[in-house]
Amino acid sequence: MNQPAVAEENKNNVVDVQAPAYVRHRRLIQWVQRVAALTKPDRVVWCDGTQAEYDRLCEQMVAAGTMKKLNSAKRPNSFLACSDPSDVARVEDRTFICSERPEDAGPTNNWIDPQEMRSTLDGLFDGAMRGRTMYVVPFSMGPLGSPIAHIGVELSDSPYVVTNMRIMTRMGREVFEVLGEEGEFVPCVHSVGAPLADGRKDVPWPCNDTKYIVHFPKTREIWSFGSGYGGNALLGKKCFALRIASTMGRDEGWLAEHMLILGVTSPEGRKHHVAAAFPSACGKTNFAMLIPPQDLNGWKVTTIGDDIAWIKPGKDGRLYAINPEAGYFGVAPGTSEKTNFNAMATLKENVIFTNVALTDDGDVWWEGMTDTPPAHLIDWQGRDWTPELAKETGAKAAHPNARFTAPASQCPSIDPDWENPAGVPIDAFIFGGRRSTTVPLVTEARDWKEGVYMAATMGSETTAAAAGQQGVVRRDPFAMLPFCGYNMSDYFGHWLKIGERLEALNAKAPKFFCVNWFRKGDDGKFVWPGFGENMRVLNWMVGRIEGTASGEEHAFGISPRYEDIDWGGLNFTRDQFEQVISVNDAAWRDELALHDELFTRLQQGLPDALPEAKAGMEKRLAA
Ligand code: O2Y
Ligand code: MN
Repeated sequence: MNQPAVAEENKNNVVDVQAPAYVRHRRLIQWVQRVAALTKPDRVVWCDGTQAEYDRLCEQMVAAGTMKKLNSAKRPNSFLACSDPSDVARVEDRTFICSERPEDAGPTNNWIDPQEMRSTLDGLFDGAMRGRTMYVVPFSMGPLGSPIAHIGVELSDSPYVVTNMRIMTRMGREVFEVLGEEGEFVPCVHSVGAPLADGRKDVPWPCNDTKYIVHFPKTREIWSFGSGYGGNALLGKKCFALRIASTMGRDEGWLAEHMLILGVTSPEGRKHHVAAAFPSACGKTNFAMLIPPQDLNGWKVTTIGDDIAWIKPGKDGRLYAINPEAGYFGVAPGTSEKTNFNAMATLKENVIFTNVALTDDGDVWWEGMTDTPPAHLIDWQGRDWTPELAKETGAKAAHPNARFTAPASQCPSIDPDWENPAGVPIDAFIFGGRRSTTVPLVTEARDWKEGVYMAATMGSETTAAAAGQQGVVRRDPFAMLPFCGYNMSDYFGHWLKIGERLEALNAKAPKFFCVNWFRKGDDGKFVWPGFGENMRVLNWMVGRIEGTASGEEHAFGISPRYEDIDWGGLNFTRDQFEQVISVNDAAWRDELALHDELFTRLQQGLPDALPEAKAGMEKRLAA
């Protein structure tokens, strides 16, 4: 770490932020000066991304009570941070897209006039970092120098953010080399909104009840105030890699998607890549790290990314994807060696855990990690917890949105090409949701337009993890509802345009599939075993990509028949298969009526291709 620079104001109100000599980007330095003049930190530190810097910040946070160091014998170089109980998740209702006109943000985003928002932020950020350090965090989303990658710089007064950003992105001094004197970067400003004026004592997790997570698509800026948690504060993730990047993709002809990326290799050694979009709480990380059943004789799944994909057309016209992230910020509860062996192996060392429980021997635990919980724990709020207490009161040891931040390089299933700057060619897009009825286990779209329709109308039933009523179908087009930085109808139009371009170039276009692992039987239980068994569905998809697998057409697309799936080693009956694959005409008529509701909401700018695709389905249903 550089020597902390004491921010000094000169007579012209320009703060000397003492940029290191290797920072040659004048516009960047001037921006840091302006933000320092506004937020008035006690000092400015330019982060270099070294292990020594990371270790020092962790030590500092342990001393401040923000983190606990875990038992090195059990979990080397790992820490537990526990947040303020009011600051535990992304705040969608406090997330704003400040485009020039409200119609540019569209009906699914919160819009505020950019001038009005700038004046609100000027007030909130004035002196917001008093008594604190402002860290300058340079980061690359994607392998440094990759033509698909982009650079950001986050100014933050949270050391927790700095250490997490070091795991989640390529962070450090090398980024300035790529930026040079005038490279493009996305400016990100973050404050926990808790200045320490007049010697006020700090707390372990500073934050503010007032929260603003703000995006200015025109100037590609991000401003975040009041939260130190996850997607609100690690601005490379949802704010940059999805909301701002989706607007960059619209303007520049590429896609920024809420998708995992995986490689699937057949027993004969043929490799394909798929990108899959699922709403939160649908098992994306589990699917990305899937271990195929042994009885399937030699299929292999490798992980490129678990949450976000940036996809650009390559020279041959095909679509190439990178994972812009370098780590996983995964949900801990429910993760176990049974549900995700590879994730558990990734968490052996060098991890920051947030809001999980602490065991008496200095390790971590969360609901679902083991069948039998430890006899005693300290819960995420620092209180004693026992299984008996949990039975009596329902108290959770870990917060349901507790997280791990872990380096992707530690994942045993990591793909050898996960850092390939050219990306990997995408053969298929998969869209999925949590639906207890109606939607078949797997359906292939007949063409690009039908695929866009499938993705645009996808829905998922709400779970206990989300606020509000449970089991209600929430439409979540492309799993991008909380993350699209512009009008959702224009976003559909952008996807259609990408398809038209592939067609015009006669380039190999990815296929589209829609999956649903969550159909329930009359007993209310899931019929499909899921997890590793999802490989059987992937196997069928690969057959469709290669043109070797058969299927059956129905109103909604093409699905496998019982005999089209390899059931080796799994006892799954025809009757069970019927329960997960059947297309009920009456249910689909109701479903299509619900699609109408979505289209009415999104009617402004909705591409004609979508109602046309729907009319085709209705016609097939009627026939
Ligand atoms: O609650 C948060 O701040 C994290 S949300 C998140 C984190 C990792 C991957 N996906 C998500 C999501 O909400 O989709
Ligand atoms: Mn996500």
